[in-house]
Amino acid sequence: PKKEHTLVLVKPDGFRRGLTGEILRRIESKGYVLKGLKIKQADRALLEEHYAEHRERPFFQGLIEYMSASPLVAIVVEGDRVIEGVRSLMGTTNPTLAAPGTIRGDLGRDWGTGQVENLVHGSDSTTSAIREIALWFPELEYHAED
Ligand code: YYY
Ligand code: MG
Repeated sequence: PKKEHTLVLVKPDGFRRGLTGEILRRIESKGYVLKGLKIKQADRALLEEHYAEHRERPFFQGLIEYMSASPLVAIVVEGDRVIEGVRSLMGTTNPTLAAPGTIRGDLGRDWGTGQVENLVHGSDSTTSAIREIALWFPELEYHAED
């Protein structure tokens, strides 16, 4: 079977709070394999491309501000059904409502700022994973479809 890959971001709030190790521990403990990892200060152009599907949403500018405020960690993760698996580990988008046992449910909350800060990103489909890995890791010789 083809190996599946997904893009994970430990978002600026997660990196700032020192939760990178805890988030990676959960991903590695599940048996997934890290294939690429870097700390990066993302610029607006990269983030606007990454979140292109949300360009018309009311939260878009706040989202770009949040994601570009300080460095984040970008990771390529490999494994069978890893796209769905990481989404399951992450929990739902709103950290107050995310189920206990998930990254967002256990480690995230609302902070009264009006901006959803939910620690982690994971690609939501094969199409997204291929696009996002090429965007964040153009130097990798293999991409999500390999
Ligand atoms: O895939 P996921 O990250 O769980 O959520 P999306 O609906 O794709 O939204 C992407 C990103 O946008 C989310 O992680 C936080 C932010 N966001 C927001 O700031 N406010 C919202 N009402 C919804 C999403
Ligand atoms: Mg999404």
